[in-house]
This record gives sequence, C-alpha cells and structure tokens, in this order.
Amino acid sequence: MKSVDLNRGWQLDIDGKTLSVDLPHTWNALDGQSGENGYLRTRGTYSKKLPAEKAACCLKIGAANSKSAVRLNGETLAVHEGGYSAIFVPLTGKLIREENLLEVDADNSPDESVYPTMADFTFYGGLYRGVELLTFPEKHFDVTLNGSGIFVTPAKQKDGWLAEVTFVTVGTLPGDKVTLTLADAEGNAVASATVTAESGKATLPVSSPRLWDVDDPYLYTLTAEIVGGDSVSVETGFRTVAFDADKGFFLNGRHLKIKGVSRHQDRENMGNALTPAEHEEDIRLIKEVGANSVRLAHYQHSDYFYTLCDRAGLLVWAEVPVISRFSKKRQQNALSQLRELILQSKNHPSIFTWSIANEITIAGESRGLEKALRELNDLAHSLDPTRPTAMAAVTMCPAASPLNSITDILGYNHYYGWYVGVFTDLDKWLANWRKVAPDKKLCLSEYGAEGILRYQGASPVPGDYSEGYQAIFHENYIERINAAEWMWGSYVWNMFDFGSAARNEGGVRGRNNKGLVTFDRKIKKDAFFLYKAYWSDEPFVHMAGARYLKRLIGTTEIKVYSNLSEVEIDVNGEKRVLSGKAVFRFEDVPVKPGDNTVVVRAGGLEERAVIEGVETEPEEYRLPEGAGSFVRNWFASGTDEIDPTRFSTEDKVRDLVANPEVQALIKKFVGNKVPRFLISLVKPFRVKTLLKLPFVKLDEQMISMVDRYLQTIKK
Ligand code: ADA
Repeated sequence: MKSVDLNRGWQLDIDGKTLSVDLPHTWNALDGQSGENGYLRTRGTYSKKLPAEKAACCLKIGAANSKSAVRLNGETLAVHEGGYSAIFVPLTGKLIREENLLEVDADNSPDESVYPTMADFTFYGGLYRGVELLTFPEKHFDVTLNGSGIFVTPAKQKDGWLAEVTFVTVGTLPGDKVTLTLADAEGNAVASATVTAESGKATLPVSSPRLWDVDDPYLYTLTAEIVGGDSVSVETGFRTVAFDADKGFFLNGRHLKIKGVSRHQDRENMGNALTPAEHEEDIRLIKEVGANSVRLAHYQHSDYFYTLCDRAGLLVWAEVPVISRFSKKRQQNALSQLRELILQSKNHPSIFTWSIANEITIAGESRGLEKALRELNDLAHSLDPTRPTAMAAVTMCPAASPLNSITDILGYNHYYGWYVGVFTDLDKWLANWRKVAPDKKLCLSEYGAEGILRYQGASPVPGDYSEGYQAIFHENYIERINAAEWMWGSYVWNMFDFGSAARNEGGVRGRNNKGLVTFDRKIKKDAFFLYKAYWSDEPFVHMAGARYLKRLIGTTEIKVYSNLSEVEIDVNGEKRVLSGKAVFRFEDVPVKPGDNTVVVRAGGLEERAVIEGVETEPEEYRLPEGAGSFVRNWFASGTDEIDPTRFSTEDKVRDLVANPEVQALIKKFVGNKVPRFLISLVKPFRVKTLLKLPFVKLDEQMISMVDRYLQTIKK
C-alpha cells in the first residue's frame, strides 16, 4: 500500500467566497475560539483535481466535521455523518479521466441528527485531518474497514499467548495465499503462518511475548502479505487489563493506579487542524507531567494520536460524542460513530476501554435513554469482546441510578469546590457511593477548576479564576484520589485549555481555562507542577506563584512543588529547608520593599524569581467586576442561604428566562433547543415546582446545586 498526500492545493467554496487552502484545514480556527457572536457553522465544499490512476485505490479522509459528502466528476460516492472518524471511499476504476474533479462537502451546521449537538467545546468545521489517496496492487486488503484491512487481537491463554488475526481481501482468487509474520521491535520474526485469502483469519502462537506496559510500551509488528499482491503492517501489543471494585486497576496482573489527564485536540489559532508536530508535543507534555493514562475526550481522536499513545505507554480511555443531551433521533448516528471508533481503533494496545457516553443525563433523563445506552454497550461488546465498556456520569445522576449498571466500569464527573459545594462534599459523595454501589468499578472521570495566569493573590478563593486557586483545588483532589485506594483512577479536566465558543468565563471569551497547560501549550500552570511532583520520577523543583511577583510588603508564603524529598529556599540570602512530599510550604517569608531574590533548590536543581515588595497589589491580579462567571458569587457568600437579590429555584420561570445570564446557563446545560411553547407553558410556575415533577424528580441536593448556579446571577 502506498499513500499519496493530497493535502495541497484545494479550493474551498464557503459562505459565498472561494479560497485557496491546504489541508488540514478548518474555517473556524479563529472565530471558533474568539467567543464573539458565535462561529461560522455552514457547509463548505473543498475541491481538487486528481490525475488518472490505474492502480486500485481508495480515498482516505482523516475526518470531516460533521456531515460530509464526497463527489467525483459530479457523481456522489459517499455520504457520512459524524465529524471525528476517518472516511474511506473506494476509487478503484473511477479515476479514468486525465483530470478528475474531487469535491468534498464538510458541513458543521447545527444538525439534530448527529452527535454532538450541545457540548462545552467548539465544533470546528472542515477537513481538519487531511486527505490521502491509498493505492495498492489489484489483490489487496479491504482498507475501508479500518485503514489496513487487518485486525489483530492478542489473546492470553493458560500457557502463552495467541495473536488472533482477521482480515478481508479484495481482488483475490480462490486458492490465493496470505502470509502473516509477527516481528518483535528488533525486526526478528517470532511467529508466522500462511493461510488462504478466503479463510480471512489466522492464529499465531507467541509463547512468552514481552508485554506492553506503561513503562515498557513494547510493540510487535504484524505484516500480512497476499502472495502476488499487497502487503500491510500494523503494530500490536500484548497486555491484560482487569478491574476490581475494591482494589482498582491491574495491568498485566500488576496493580496500577490510573493517573490520568483528559485531552481535547484543539489549539489556539489552529482549531482542530493539526499537524503531527502538535500531536507529538501534546504527548511530550502528558508524559512530562507523569500521567500514565489519557482520556481522549469527547470524540474519536486522530489515529496518529492513538499510535503515539501506543508508543509512549499511555493507557487510553476512548469515547464517542454521545454527550449532554440524549435523543432517540440520534441513536443510529451514535451506533455508527461507536462502530467506526471501535473498528478503526481497536488495533491500538493503548486503548483499554470504550466509553459510550458523557454526562448524558445533564439535561434531564428522557425516555428511551437506558435502552439506548444498553444498545451502545452491547454493540461495543460485540465488536470488541476484549475491552470493558465505560461511561462518564455527572454529579446529579444518583448513585443508585440503573444507568450506572450498564457499562463494565464507570466514571463520575465532579466539580465540588468549583461549580458546586466544597472539597469535603467529594468525601461525602464517595462515602455514599461505597455504601450504595460497593460493587461498581469507579474512577473520577473529570474534575477541574479554571486557572487564568493573570489572576494572582495571597489568598486564592473558589471562583476567583486564579492560577493559585486552581492549584489548591488540585492539591485537595489529588490527596483524596490517592487516599481512595479502591478507586481505579482519575482524569484531570483538562490537560490543556481548549476552545468553547459559547463560553465567557473569568473575563476570557470562547475558552475553557481548566487546562494544566495553556491553549498554545507554551505555559505550564502551577497545577501542572503539582501533578508532576506526585506522578513523575524526573527530578525537578518549581516555585508556585512564580507569576505572583508583586506581593505586599510584610510576609508571604513561598510554596514549592517538587518530587524530591528536601527543598531549600533562599530569600535575600536567608535559607530555610523543609522535608516532605510534593508540596512544600514556607510560611511567613519576609518581603521587603523593592526586589527580593528568591531561589528554590532541591537535588542540585534550582529556580529563581525576583519578588517585588509593593504597598498594594496590582489591580490586574483580580477578576474584574462584571467579568463572566457562573461560580464566583455563591462561592464568595460561602453559605447555603438564598440571596433574594439573585435568582434561585424559588423564582418563577417567567422571570428567569427573561435574564440573559440565565439564558446562557440554560444554553450550557440544555442547549438552544428548548421549544418555545414549552417555556410559555411553564412560565407561571416556580422553578422548584418543576424540578420536583415526577419526570424530572431532582432531589434536595440537586435542587440546591441548581440554586447555587442561579445564585451567581443578579436579578
Ligand atoms: C462537563 C463536560 C466537559 C467540561 C466540563 C466543564 O463536565 O463533561 O466537557 O467542559 O463540563 O469544564 O464545565
């Protein structure tokens, strides 16, 4: 198989304009993250002339968000729904003219039939993963299945392992042979077999393979060759995964706590149109923080990224964009996106679970949801009996919900200490969970807080959007996660800031600022170093608050994150030493007027900063009054008492829906599509009355959570 890069020289017709573009491309690289007046959601048509091709061939479109159609010389060859999977279009015998017109529509207009319809991230439109023409000899493998036409499933036996291979060929004749060779990383063949093409399968025994592990991601290569035809190679790895409700996760029989971060694929000023360099940089950063797992939220990522995870030893939680709002209308699409994710990605040893949904109850539970989730779960099992299924539930979904019994393992997304409640609420929730669902295999699939670099201060508080509070939030979570030995793992939300066009929080539009690293990947926030201190073995020392450089004259706390056991600080020549683990707090460090030189040292490493002693801290350190914030005000009040000058569930729907901030909140949780007639029907009612109706049925805790959101908004 050969790949011809078709990324250069496309014409894009969009929004009444004609542009010359190269792929990967999105038309939302800027407006998708500016947060001003929405972003262009429409159909764009990419076109390009292709020369004649006599060989058997297939077009591979990395992804087209979110619906697409492919035409050649005016004839429609494929239509596709789903913006995150690869699209394969056989072109054998079709490129017969000297010049052939290839047209690909990509359409990211709002569409009720395709997931996602509502989520906290931008749905960038375009051909953002590039296009290739794959060519092969007449006898070849059916690449339309997954890009190679080969599936390799390592299977552990009582003694030794088998590499179970299935494949589909095209153009072969009865009696044609296929040879299969499994080679180790040094290129030595360790097993081989020759079978007929029509058998479609082979089993290669490997007595004691070197196992794939997080710290030794050893890969084998399976090469399949049709005698007198094409040859393809895929990487594979041998490993077992197991989960236990009391003991957590086991990789190859060895206990391993999953230390995870989540990743969205997009970048500042690029959107989702990435080159390999961006994927590689993300992997380096995830490895540097010391994570052993990554949740690739909330959709299928580039195949190259799963490959990089295979090679880097990162366990992957893979998922489909069945998110936020369920509809039976989208079930066929959900099944098709899950099928494509699994078939296209199941050769990757890094992937340990298929997650079928995220926070799907956040807009309320609707009829048919449980059945639909069961159907997705069954599909995942039937396409891949070797991996457990997962789902990420959200705080307000009760522990005893029947939905929590569908998948093999489960995650909960909690934001106690950010959107709702305080850190100790997590302790209460976990204690209750262990009572109500002691047999469930649980992780924390999301938790996080916004950290915006310009906000600094001596006493960070919830909802101030400061870098300092984000770090404190994570200090509290990581301690609790480490203490819950029964829990199999956790995923920081999020490794990187990401684009979310509808957002306006903390004075930053169009962005979710919960990353440990900035959107451009240039700056690691303090919370990054907290995790590095707990998770990484690479010795380092980092002074937290190194952007908090103007401090009040008097005293200050110097906080240091390090994975070494002894840390020294030297402030204006005065030295102090602390022993401990991860977080080192030096209290009451004197700050004199003017420059104070601070050096932090550990294990022969050092970092320096100059703190300026000032009479008043700069205004820019604080979130400006009136900057968008869902969370600030009720946190500031710190009580559960309802402030009557702000909204609450005691208010009537009529008054709520007239307020633009409430409208934004409704948009976050329910989307744009609340039918008008429904609103006018319920306008005279108090919100609380509605929330208690049998088909909504929120309990008191959940109602108080809604109150906490509403209390952030002044009447
Ligand atoms: C939800 C959702 C995420 C994320 C988060 C947030 O939990 O699953 O997509 O955006 O909200 O930051 O609010």
